[in-house]
Amino acid sequence: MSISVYTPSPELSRDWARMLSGLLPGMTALSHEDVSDPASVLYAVVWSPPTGLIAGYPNLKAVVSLGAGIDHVLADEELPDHLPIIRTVGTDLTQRMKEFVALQVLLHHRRLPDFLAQQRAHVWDKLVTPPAPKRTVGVMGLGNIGAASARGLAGLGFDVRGWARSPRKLEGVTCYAGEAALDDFLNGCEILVCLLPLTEATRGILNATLFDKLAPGAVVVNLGRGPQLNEADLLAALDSGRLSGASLDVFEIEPLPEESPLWDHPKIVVTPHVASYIDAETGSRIVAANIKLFEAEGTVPDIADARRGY
Ligand code: NDP
Ligand code: OXD
Repeated sequence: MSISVYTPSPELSRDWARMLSGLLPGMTALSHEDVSDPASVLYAVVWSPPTGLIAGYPNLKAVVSLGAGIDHVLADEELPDHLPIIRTVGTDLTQRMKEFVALQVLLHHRRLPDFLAQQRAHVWDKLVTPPAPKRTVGVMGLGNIGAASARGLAGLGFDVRGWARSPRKLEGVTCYAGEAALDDFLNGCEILVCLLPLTEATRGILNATLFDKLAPGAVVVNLGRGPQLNEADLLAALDSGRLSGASLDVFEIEPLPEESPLWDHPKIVVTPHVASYIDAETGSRIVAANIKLFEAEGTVPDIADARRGY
C-alpha cells in the first residue's frame, strides 16, 4: 500500500512524502519519481500533476489535492472520471486567507500604495479615507475561505456583501446568490475580492463588463485563480481610471513571466500565490487524517464535486 506525492518541486514532494510516511503507519509515501510499483499506489497526493500521471496508477482509490482548489487536478485530460478528489482545507488555510484578505482590503482602503509613493517622493500629504463602515467590500465566493474572510472584514467594520451560487446566511454579510443577483451585488462595490474556484462559469469573470458595474475607482483583489481575470481588461481599466488599484496573488501563468506588464504597474500589488499556503508540516497532518478517514469510511467531508468543478 503506498501513496505517491507529486508537486512541481521534487524536494518538496520528498518532504511531504517523509512527513506522510510518519503519520500513516502501514503505508509508504513516496515522491512520484521514487515509485517503482504503480499498482501499489492507492492515493495520489498532488499539486498540478502532469497529464497522465494519475491515470498511470491503476489501483488508485482517491486523488488528494494539496490545496482547496481542484482545477489543477481537473486540468489533466486523462484523469479517470470515477476518482474522488479530496480537498486539503482546514482552519490553518482559512486563517491565513482571512489575514491576507484583511491585509489587501485595508491597504487599499487606507491608500497604503499612495503613501508609499509619497514617501519615495518625500511628499507630506494627508490623504484622509472614510472609516470602514462607509466602505463597501464585496466577496465573490462564500465557501470555506470566502465566508471566513467576509466575516473577518465585517468584524473590522466594513460594509460587506458576498456572492455565491446558492443562497447563504452569514452574520454581518449581505448575501447574494446566482447569476441573476450578480449586478445587484456588484453595484456600489468599492473593493471586490475574488475567492471563487476556477470553473467554466468563473473563467474570465473579472472583465471590463464586470468592472463597469463596480463603483467608480473601485479596487479588484484576485485571490481565486489567474484565469478568472482578463489581464488586458484590468490594465485598460486601471489606465483609464475606471479602477484605481488591484492586488493579484494568482495569475494566468505562474510564476508570473518576467516580461509581464503586471510586475511594474504602479497601481498593482503582486504577490506570488501565497495568500494561503499550506506548509508541508500542517498540511501533511490534514492529508493523513483524510486518508485515514477515507480508508475507514470510504468518504470524507472535503470531497470535491468534480461535475460542479469545485
Ligand atoms: P469552496 O468550494 O469551499 O467554495 C467555493 C465558493 O464559490 C462557494 O461559495 C460557491 O458557491 C462559490 N461559487 C462557485 N462557483 C460559483 C459561481 N459560478 N457563481 C457564484 N458563486 C460560485 O472553496 P474555498 O472557499 O475553499 O476556495 C475557493 C477558491 O479559492 C479555491 O478554489 C482556489 O481557487 C482559491 N484559493 C486560493 C488560494 C491562494 O492562496 N490564492 C488558497 C486557497 C484557495 P456555493 O456556496 O453556492 O457552492
Ligand atoms: C489552494 C491554493 O487552492 O493554495 O489551496 O491556491
